[in-house]
Amino acid sequence: MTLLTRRTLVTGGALGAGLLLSGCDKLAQQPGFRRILFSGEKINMGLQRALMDRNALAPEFTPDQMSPVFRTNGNSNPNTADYNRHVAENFANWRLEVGGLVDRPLRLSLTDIGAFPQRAQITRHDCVEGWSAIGKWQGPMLGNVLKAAGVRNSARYIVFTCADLWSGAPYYESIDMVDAFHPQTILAWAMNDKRVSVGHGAPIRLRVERHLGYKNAKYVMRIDAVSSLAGIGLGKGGYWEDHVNYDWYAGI
Ligand SMILES: Nc1nc2c(c(=O)[nH]1)N[C@H]1C(S)=C(S)[C@@H](COP(=O)(O)O)O[C@H]1N2
Ligand SMILES: [Mo]
Repeated sequence: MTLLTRRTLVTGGALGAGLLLSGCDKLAQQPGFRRILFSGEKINMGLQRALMDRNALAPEFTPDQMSPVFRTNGNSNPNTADYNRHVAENFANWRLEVGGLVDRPLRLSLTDIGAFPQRAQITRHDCVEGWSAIGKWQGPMLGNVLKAAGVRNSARYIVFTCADLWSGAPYYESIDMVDAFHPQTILAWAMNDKRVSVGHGAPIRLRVERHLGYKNAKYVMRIDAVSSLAGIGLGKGGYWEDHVNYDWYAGI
């Protein structure tokens, strides 16, 4: 799409996503912002993506479209001593740690997580290996949890550290701030109206609906806001990115 077309869309109010339009339109009215946004060579692809594409919603489905079977993939049980203790205690003493570049580090119980405003969504999970399944997920928007923690402006990525180990190192994943604050990015504790099972990532798993399956980290134990992915794992932002050259950006 050319810049001119985008401009027409924004100023003409014809962009499909109402969510994006309202905020974007207001912003676009400000003279300084318009100068940056529409100044030809100064426009940057990242900014374009952030403003024009990245907040679009993934399709949502109706209950009758839910898959009768939703297979598991990757690890289906972390099976470490710590994790097994949490399972035995029904996760009563489990806490989600939220830290890194935040003003107020948090330790959230499942009750705390359930006390945030909840979002439920029926979406399609697409695995890079070629299978898909439609399921219902519920939990707080990650963005609201990050706001509660007072995430700092210096944060550029959110890193999820999981309970399961691959060759001795925890599975991990990361997303940028656009995806972190996307309305369908939730910390799901419920799947198909039940607590997320061990196979699907108990007690919570990330749902980042505009991305392929491997970005949807199961068994999330820690969330860190960081300014760089260097020094985390092998530095490419996720287990599969580090080890099998999967793309860090797995947008669909
Ligand atoms: N912690 C963790 N998260 C993970 C994986 C994993 O092995 N460990 N596998 C990923 C892959 S490749 C897919 S397709 C989905 C599978 O989710 P499911 O088991 O709920 O179907 O989880 C993703 N998240
Ligand atoms: Mo996958």
